[in-house]
Amino acid sequence: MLMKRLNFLSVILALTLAACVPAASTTMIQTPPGNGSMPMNNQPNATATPGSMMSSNPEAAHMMQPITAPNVGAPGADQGGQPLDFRLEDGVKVFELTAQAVKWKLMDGVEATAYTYNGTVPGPLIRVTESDRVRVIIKNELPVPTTIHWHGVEVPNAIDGVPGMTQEPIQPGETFTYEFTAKPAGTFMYHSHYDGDIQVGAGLYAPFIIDPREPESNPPVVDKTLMISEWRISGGRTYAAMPMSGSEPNFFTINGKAFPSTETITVKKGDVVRLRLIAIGQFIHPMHLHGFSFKIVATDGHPVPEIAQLTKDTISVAPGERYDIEFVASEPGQWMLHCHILHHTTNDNVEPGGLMMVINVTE
Ligand SMILES: [Cu+2]
Repeated sequence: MLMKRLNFLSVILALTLAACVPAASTTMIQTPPGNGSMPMNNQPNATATPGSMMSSNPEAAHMMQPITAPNVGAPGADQGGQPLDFRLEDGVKVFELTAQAVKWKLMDGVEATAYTYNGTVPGPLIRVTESDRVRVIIKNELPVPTTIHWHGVEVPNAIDGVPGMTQEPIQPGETFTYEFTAKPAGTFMYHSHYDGDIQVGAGLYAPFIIDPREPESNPPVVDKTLMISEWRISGGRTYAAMPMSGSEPNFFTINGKAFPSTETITVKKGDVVRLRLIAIGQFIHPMHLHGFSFKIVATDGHPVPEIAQLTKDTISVAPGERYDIEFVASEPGQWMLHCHILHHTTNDNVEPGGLMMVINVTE
């Protein structure tokens, strides 16, 4: 009813403006469909607020439901993003994944109900060499359908993982096989593309690295992948964090852990360190390194020619982006790497926490 009234008002407004401005301008004031600004059906008197969590679409209420499953198990390991073993079948590297719900520890005393690959957040690292033939078999033990998208990898369209477009969703209990030739070399990831705003926020993401066919002549001593994301934990329940009023995150994680539970990277003075930064949540994170400047050696998996490599100490990583950064750990000490949106270095509004980790440089 209210929606009808608002539509009526926008028509009146459009007609009024049409009388005094050129026709092309009137299109600018039309309300786009499904813009998330209309009240929910059960709140007929609520005021429409742009960016509020109210929606004209009743199905959008699913975003505010806690992450649940009838079979929430123990985590597959304490740390996520660990290398996944494969078996060779006729020259094909075969990896096996299970999508499953587990209790995932973000830090001491804080657990999330997470949707995971193989029981960890991030899921296991799939690391192969350029032009390898790769087969990934996924069994869906979640209570909801899912798919996998191979983010940045040049895969055939049929296995791009977009439900209803390139494949049917993988239903609970079903198994699906993805197969492709790994290319190009670089830092990539895989993640759910079904209800992505919920499933990715709930933990269904993992790193995917393709090493170059020609091994690097001077590989870095330390090569770490850091996946950055956000959570909303409220009343002991887990919600997918959204950039939306009422759904904002209150925990922030690097490889599934909030400081002080984030990993400390210990290196020797003089070591070359490569960090592969991946933002997989729905927020941008300007990551700042104390003590050292770094070079951006690859963007979204693609090498940056040396002459074009920017020298920085802060790099904003937007959702979906990857930046490989490298620096020489030339000074001993405990050096912080942290997000410079400083609310993101809190745990449930208490500092320090969230997106902080220590690079420990020893003599
Ligand atoms: Cu941040």
